[in-house]
Amino acid sequence: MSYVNEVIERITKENPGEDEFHQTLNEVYSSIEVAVEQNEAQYRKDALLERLANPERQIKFRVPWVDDEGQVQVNTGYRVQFNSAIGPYKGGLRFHPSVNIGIIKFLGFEQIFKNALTGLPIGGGKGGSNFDPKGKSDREIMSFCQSFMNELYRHIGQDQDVPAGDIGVGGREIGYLYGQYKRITKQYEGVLTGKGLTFGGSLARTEATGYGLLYFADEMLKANNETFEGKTVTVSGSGNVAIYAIEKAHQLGAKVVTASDSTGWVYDPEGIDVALLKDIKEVRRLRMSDYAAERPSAEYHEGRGVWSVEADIALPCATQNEVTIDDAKDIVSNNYIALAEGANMPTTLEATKYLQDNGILFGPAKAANAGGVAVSALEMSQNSERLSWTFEEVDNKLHAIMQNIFKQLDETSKKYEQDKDYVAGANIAGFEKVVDAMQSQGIV
Ligand code: NDP
Ligand code: 2IT
Repeated sequence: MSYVNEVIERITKENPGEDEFHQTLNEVYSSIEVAVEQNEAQYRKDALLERLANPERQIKFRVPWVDDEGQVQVNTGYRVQFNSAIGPYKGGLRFHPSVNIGIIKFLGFEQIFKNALTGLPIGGGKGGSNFDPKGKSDREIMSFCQSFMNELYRHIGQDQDVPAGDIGVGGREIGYLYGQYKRITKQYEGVLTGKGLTFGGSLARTEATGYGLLYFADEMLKANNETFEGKTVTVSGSGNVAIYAIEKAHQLGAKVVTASDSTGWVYDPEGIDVALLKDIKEVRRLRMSDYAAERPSAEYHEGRGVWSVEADIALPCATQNEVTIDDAKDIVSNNYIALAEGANMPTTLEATKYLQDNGILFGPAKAANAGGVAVSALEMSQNSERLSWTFEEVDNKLHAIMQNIFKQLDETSKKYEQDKDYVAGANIAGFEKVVDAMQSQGIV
């Protein structure tokens, strides 16, 4: 059995029940096999793939808090500090009822390679809780965030581990988490990113993941003699990533005709009204059904269905495994030209293969959505030098980073004779950088 397959088998067996982590391990390790083969004896001797697949540290803790009825609630908190070979652990916090150790490990593992591709000095980590922020009052959110930080603070720091947002964690939650960290530690430091602009946040961090996704996809299209101009785009999700992906797609001359949440989706043939969407989601915290009620051109559908809409480019921006093999078949039969992943691992392994085999340009998450964490790293730089850069400065840097990420994927896929396989390009390019750093630092 090849070294890669041996390790996939062993790690899967040693970590039962962690389905999403097994999925990403399979995807990444299978696609780097061509690169591993060139140094297989050395890597095997160094147990390199085993070390890479085992987090440096996993922290699990109790988060008790009091709800508005005076009832004590208990959730579970996690922080997985996966790999610090190239910098302090960096990655978001997810608050969603589906969170478990397998989800956090999948996200943390992906983050290692994503962060390497940005070219910035950040290692990989991820955390979160099975807390469900939906329907909670502001006071309940604050109470939860403070309790979560009462434990997390002892494991993080501006030079150790710097969390940020993810599903269910946006500006409001980062604010409460930051306030509590400062209160406990007396430190006014860049320990979290995605902060408010009045207390150390970076301009363009809110927009960064969505904008970066479009900058990346634009490069991918251009390299294949296409552009966004005049194209129809389908987007899933209606959170931070989706909103700014839609905004930038419109700025690039495309029309986005869908958005969704976990209860339903909207088809809006006139193009999604971004100002209304922001007001509904960011200010009033309502649902897509409310968007449809206030937008005469929009049709609302219960359940899933975004990918059944005819369009040119698909941008899944909601959650993992939301593009299934059936969706992939729709995407192919509807003659799409490209799919770029805004969410983390939104496409199943089977669907990814089907799309690639049928000539759809496929931009993998760890490259396509790296703009968020890249601007987080720029926020860390600004915090360290106690300065803040203009929106244009940050946005220009983001654009250049995304162009460079696409270039790395393109060159790496060609180097390994897998031209246009950007999944292989991203995994191998990220792997090579992390492995170089790990090997230089000895057996740690
Ligand atoms: P938000 O919480 O802002 O929005 C999440 C969106 O996805 C909501 O519309 C939500 O609908 C929908 N969604 C969440 N879970 C599910 C589910 N199980 N089924 C269907 N829809 C679901 O999160 P973000 O926009 O920040 O994150 C979206 C994706 O992008 C995630 O995969 C995240 O890991 C990834 N990402 C985020 C980055 C960031 O900077 N924020 C950076 C890189 C990647 P509902 O409101 O009904 O739950
Ligand atoms: O998945 C991701 O890259 C994020 N949720 C952003 C992480 C960060 O540290 O900004």
